[in-house]
Amino acid sequence: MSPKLLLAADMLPEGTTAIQTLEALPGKVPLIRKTSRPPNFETPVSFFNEAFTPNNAFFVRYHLADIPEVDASSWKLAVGGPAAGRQIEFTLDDLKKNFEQVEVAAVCQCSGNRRGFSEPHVPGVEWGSGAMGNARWSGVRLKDLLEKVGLADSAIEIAFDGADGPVYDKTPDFQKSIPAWKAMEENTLVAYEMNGEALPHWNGFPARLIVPGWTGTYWVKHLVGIKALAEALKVFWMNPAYRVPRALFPIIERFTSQEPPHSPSTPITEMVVNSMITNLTDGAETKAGQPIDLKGIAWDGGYGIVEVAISSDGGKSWTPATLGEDLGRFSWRQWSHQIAPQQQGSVTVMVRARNKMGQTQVDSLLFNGAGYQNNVVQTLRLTVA
Ligand SMILES: Nc1nc2c(c(=O)[nH]1)N[C@H]1C(S)=C(S)[C@@H](COP(=O)(O)O)O[C@H]1N2
Ligand SMILES: [Mo]
Repeated sequence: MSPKLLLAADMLPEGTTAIQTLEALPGKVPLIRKTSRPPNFETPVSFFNEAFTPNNAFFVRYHLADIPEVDASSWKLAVGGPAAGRQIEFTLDDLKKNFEQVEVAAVCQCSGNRRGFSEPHVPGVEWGSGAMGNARWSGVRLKDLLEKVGLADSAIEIAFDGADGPVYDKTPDFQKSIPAWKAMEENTLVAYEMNGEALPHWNGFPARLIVPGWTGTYWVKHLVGIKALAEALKVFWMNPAYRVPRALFPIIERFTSQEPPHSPSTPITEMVVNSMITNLTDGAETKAGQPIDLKGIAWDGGYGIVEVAISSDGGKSWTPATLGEDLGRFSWRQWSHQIAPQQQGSVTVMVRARNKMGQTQVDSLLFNGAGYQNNVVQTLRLTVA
């Protein structure tokens, strides 16, 4: 059988989006357009058959429509803030020449990936399964920059500002913060390369933040400012935006400085364990007695995938799939498995991953008003002729 081009949106509930339009932003292959202003484009699932998502097919997510073309030669990154010893403006050359270059393979996934599958529907970009990608990011450790400006003991959060801004004054500028301890981790980077090339404009040229394991919202693009703070950053994009009910998800890496006393919500942080089939789509056809190769990916917040199990009887029995090469704990893990349905009719195939912490996927949606962290076990029906 020949898998058709998979559009993640194939499986969106009817009425979510009337038409799935493929459209190419400059420098990108055609992606699934969700909104044009600001640009929100998702990656067709067929690209996830590769270990790393090509730069020209990587999804694009923006909150604000005023996105400048940054000139690399005059670009400066100001690092300082009230809880830093001093402020330094770094050029791109400074970053490349004066700091160790490090690389990390990591999944960037929007908190709202699969929001379009929420029942009942919730407001926001109605993403299918393609608001994510896996890449090799390289640049400098954020820690090395912070050590250069001197971090005060009082620093509890590090705040980030990108060059993009609102078109209307009333829309809040996009700013995010992460806990100081997360900022000081070895794998938290200011990256200027993606898969061995300069960052594409739409993915944050000339430099962006990489927060491996945490959802895309913290991965600030077109970075221009980094500030060490002695108090919690109070901006719209930290609260009320990008938060989840406090006890809904099994969060290990909590962001406690953003949890005011009695607050019913907490910032979304690490990605939940998740998996998908990438080489077949719902409704694919096959012949009785003929083996079919299933192929896909599994990922989590950086603890590491230990098992991917497949069911081809609607969830009654499960068999472990073969895991592909371990490309690092923040990368997704490829897997493969073969099934051979014997009887004509339909077969329900399901995939479920488990990580080192023993966390696994849910059978039914952990509903939240923003449609975040959808890791419902994926179910495909194959037609056996
Ligand atoms: N400057 C800036 N950075 C940003 C955003 C934004 O709107 N502006 N969106 C964030 C969100 S919510 C996500 S999911 C990721 C998406 O990264 P990508 O567009 O490279 O795929 O970027 C993050 N960084
Ligand atoms: Mo996002």
